[in-house]
Amino acid sequence: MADSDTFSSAVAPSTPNDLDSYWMPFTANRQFKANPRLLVSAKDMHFVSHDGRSVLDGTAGLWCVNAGHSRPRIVEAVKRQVETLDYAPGFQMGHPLVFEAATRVANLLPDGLDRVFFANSGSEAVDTALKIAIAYHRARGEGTRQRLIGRERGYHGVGFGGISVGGISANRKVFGSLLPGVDHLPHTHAPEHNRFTRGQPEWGAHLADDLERIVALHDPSNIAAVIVEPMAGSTGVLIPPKGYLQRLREICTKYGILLIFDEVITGFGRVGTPFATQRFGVTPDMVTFAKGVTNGTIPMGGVVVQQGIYDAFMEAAPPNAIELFHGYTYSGHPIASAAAIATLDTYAEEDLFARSADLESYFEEAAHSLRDVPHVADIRNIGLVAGIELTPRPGAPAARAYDVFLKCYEAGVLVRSTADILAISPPLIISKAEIDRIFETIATALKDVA
Ligand code: PXG
Ligand code: PLP
Repeated sequence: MADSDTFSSAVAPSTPNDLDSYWMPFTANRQFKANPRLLVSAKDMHFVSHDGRSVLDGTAGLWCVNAGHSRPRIVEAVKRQVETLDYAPGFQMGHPLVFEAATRVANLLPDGLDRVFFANSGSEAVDTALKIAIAYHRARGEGTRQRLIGRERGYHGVGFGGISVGGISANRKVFGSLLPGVDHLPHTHAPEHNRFTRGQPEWGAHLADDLERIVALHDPSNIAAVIVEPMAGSTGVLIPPKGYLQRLREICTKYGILLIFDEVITGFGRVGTPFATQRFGVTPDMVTFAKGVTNGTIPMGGVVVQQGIYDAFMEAAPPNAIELFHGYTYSGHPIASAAAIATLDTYAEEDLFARSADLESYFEEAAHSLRDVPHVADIRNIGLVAGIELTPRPGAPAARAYDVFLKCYEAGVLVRSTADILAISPPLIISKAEIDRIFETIATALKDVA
């Protein structure tokens, strides 16, 4: 290919010549490549597809574009930054924006959660949090606390740490023996009790008490941390039962176990508050974040820790020693930092977290209007998230939801399917008419599919 062709295809991709080289993540590669769906541009609530169609974004990309696409402030900040300081080493050196980004993220969390470590994705954020948990106990002279407790149906990314504490069989089963010393709490999905609940279900707080069983089995002196998503996103929008997270907090506090909330999806307004910790009124010891921190524009993730955790590291190491032997080449990347600051400015200027809360009841009504539509087994919602669980097609799990995803895409609406659950999580700038369009399109698709 001539240089000019390479250049033009890099800046204005239309149809690539060849789909073979790229091994796609979490995708049925052969199925996709036989019938590709490419997105070539995006603005606000819409993508444009390679065949020139406008597609309403019902999923904020992959739960990350909370302010909508290609927002001017963020675009400008990234352009300016790439021209000013493209990269700066993050070890033993700094640049101003990363300090500002850390302060701005910490300001969105309750007092006490105010030291921020940067990574580049949710998976790295989770790995970082698990490592900090184990090293923290050691720094305090409790080095036997090494066990990590996750939860069934949890998703914590795809690093070895994340899949070990995660609870999705397909993400674990072919990857060997994973991390040692991990236990899992039971998941909280109980449609037999909680079907068609709006917001938090009544039934299930006692499921947190299983932590007492695990503590009794191993002794608290061997347990470092519990990690959960306050609302489980990837495995189908599982909303915590009333009192459940409070119970987990109490048990962790009682035994000196760190509680980590993985807020990679729930952070940045998704559930109507800055983070889910405020929505549910439970404060963890660490919060992982990613996705919405830069509105999906530039990869970034991180962990916010309680000041006391940071202080333990500072106190344990000699004054001139590195306190934590951990970090990524791109931790606090200048362009990601600029994107994060501009993103948080956009959220604040447009009051998007409050907008998410204001739209919740309208969104809830629209979601639950699908209750009597064919194949619908359950609907659950909180903030601007809805999960619509379908009865599986006999002998073909996940096929029906995938067909609905395809039909919606053909009709110009992007939804997400995971097993037989549809997940809807639009940008927080969505209008009421666009909310209607998403659920009407899903209803039509459901009536159409076998
Ligand atoms: N923790 C949680 C709670 C997540 O939801 C990760 C960690 C990993 O983040 P990275 O940036 O490494 O992907 C996630 C990611 C889906 C979907 O459709 C969800 C995620 C990613 C892609 C798709 O449910 N969550
Ligand atoms: N592999 C090699 C050979 C490296 O040199 C490095 C970083 O220097 C890494 C992996 C880790 O890369 P990153 O810091 O981007 O996670």
